[in-house]
Amino acid sequence: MSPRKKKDNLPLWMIVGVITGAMIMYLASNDEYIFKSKRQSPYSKESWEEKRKLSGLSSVSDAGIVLASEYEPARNNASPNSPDAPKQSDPIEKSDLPEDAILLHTDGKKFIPNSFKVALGAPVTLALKSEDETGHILMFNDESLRAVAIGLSSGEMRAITFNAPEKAGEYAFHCDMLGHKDEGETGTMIVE
Ligand SMILES: [Cu+2]
Repeated sequence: MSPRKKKDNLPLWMIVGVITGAMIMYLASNDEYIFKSKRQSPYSKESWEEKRKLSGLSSVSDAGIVLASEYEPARNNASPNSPDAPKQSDPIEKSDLPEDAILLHTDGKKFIPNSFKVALGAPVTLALKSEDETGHILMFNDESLRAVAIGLSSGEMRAITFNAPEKAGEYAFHCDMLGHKDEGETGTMIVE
């Protein structure tokens, strides 16, 4: 190995060194790469609870219980809009909904889709958007869910968060605006 050859190799190592240094500096400047190994959900617990408060939805406890107040669970069979009932939101946008929300819309006195599945007892955010020229009132037929209702004007979207029933089965719902149910504005929530 001649000294001359060793000298010739030197610039190559300098280039590798400079590139490596530049990469380290780039990654260090990108704090997301260094400090956040996983991409954060846009709905971290804190940000979603904040969104709930802003949009008027009921809070959910760490154990997944929908709350009427700081200490009291909401009751699905309370009088609609009473202090014990799950709260319907103010008018909201789709971007206000959690990723796992169930979104229905109305179109010509139909719910689309007109069926959805939820897990026993799970906290569910159900949203309804009017995409036609009239208001609608989504209500369940069963008395046990009489507080779970969404009423909206034409063009609005609102939501409600509630705990799904603890009893498996099919729970029918309908639109309570005069004549809408008779024209087929009905649906089914499947609890399993
Ligand atoms: Cu309707």
